[in-house]
Amino acid sequence: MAQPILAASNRHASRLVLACLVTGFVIPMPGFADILPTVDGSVRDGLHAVKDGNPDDVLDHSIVQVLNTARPTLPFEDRGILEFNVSSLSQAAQVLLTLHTFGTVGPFPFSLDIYAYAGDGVLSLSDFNAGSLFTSVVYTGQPPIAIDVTAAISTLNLPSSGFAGFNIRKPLADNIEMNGPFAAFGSNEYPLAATLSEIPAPSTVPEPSSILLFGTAVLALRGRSWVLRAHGLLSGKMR
Ligand SMILES: [Ca+2]
Ligand SMILES: [Ca+2]
Repeated sequence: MAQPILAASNRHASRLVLACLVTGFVIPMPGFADILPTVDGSVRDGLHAVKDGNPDDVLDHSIVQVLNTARPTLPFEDRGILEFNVSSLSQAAQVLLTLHTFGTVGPFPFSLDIYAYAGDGVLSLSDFNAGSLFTSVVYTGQPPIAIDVTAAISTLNLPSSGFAGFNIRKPLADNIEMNGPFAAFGSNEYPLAATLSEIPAPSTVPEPSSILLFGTAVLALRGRSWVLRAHGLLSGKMR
């Protein structure tokens, strides 16, 4: 079960820290590009229709809301939907999905299930029941949540121009007596939107500081040879 990760104030810095924590890798350099959702929002079952597992409304141009109420009157469930075009991802990429909390009400914690599916770049009713469960998150209200989705995307076996879809569900229904619990994540229209981030593998190319140290050592060695030769203590071809 994946664990939510605490936020940091700077977005890029926090992503680097989160990536390190989630993957265990040391990130060699910043600057990798984020992928924003092609579509994001929620799909709803119930409220002013029958809550029966069959979706009734698409909530586009909105937040990515996740809740599930079984209250006696007007019960409903919202599932958060995100679809990303993965054409810019490299094949061997390790990929992080980051969700930024827009608003939430407890009581905390509660569990969120994350489903993955091959999307179509359109937010539609069919996204409500799309996907296979690949992880669950113990949500405690902190922004952001960072989830390693490398295996989930790989399993989808998407075409190069395909869409990775994520369907976020609250599996347990509540009465929502005090307007909670629910989680609402940011979107393109209500930032911060979720992102997919490609995590570069640690580089094997020596860093400039290492090259400088190596060059300094060579110069020092050559300088030492000149001194020894000047004192008649060294023979050979080293110059
Ligand atoms: Ca329905
Ligand atoms: Ca879709």
